[in-house]
Amino acid sequence: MKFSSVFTVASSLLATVSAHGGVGKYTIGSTVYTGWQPYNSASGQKSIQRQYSSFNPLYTSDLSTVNIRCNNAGTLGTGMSASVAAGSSIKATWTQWTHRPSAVMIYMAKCPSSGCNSWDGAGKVWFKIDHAGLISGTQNKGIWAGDQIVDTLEWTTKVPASLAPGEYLIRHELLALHQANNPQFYPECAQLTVTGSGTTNPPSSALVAFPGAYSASDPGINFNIDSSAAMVATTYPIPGPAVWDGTGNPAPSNPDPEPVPTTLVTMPAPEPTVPSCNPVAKYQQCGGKGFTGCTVCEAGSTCRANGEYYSQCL
Ligand SMILES: [Cu+2]
Repeated sequence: MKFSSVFTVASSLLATVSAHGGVGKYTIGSTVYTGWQPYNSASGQKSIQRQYSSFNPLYTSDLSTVNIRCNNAGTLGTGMSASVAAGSSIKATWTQWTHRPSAVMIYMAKCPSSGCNSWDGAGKVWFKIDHAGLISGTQNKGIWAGDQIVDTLEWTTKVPASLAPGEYLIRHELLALHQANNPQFYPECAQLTVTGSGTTNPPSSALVAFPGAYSASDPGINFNIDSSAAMVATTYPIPGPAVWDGTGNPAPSNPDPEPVPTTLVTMPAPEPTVPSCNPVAKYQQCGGKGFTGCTVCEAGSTCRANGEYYSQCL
């Protein structure tokens, strides 16, 4: 009898957290920062991550609410911030993630000079530093960025090298698309102290607000994975702005090729910054086991591991 009542409690807890997910820790260099643990008692918890109440998703009905910013109850910090140098990597590790397909979107926001801890992230302050959606194949059957998180529970992203030092929030978000016309949003925020010699703040044209950045009618949100269109489409419009290009100018969402000069230029040409190989197009292979081609990605993408033996421009 005793055994069966213990079993009942355990399985109902499992049912609560059996699907869905959230970031459970962050790794910067060799330092691991435990995230907020929503299924532990809030009492005494301190984390660089903002509080949130569960692994449950947010829906399009939440897009107009403050919950979409840093998840439910994610308004304030618990007193910690992680130091990270501009240009270095942050690895997020999800406690669990099961949804294919899903897209990954990562934003930052500069906190006021008083710091992040008592700032709620309101206003047009968020800029995107990374995103990835459909990697290859069709929307319905292809490989999605979130597949890597299903497989490894990890996503590594770089703090822009040009970013000015200061206090920032970082917002990791997964968008699960497995249910037709019922997208699920999973955002969590953490507090960072960015160090380094960067001098750039994103221009206002690169900034969005949460709520406000997404609309239920955005093509990547009003989305049916089972539609006949999704059986053939080989690109996916990731919601939100373009990834900030690291300059004081807005990142173009559809960059045009550089114009080719049609007249002779007599001024001395600037030192060429062109890489010694032809940059690899987004989503194409740029490294991996036995790969001998160019390892430099075209502007707007970076070469990253997608599985053990394969790297792609993402
Ligand atoms: Cu779920």
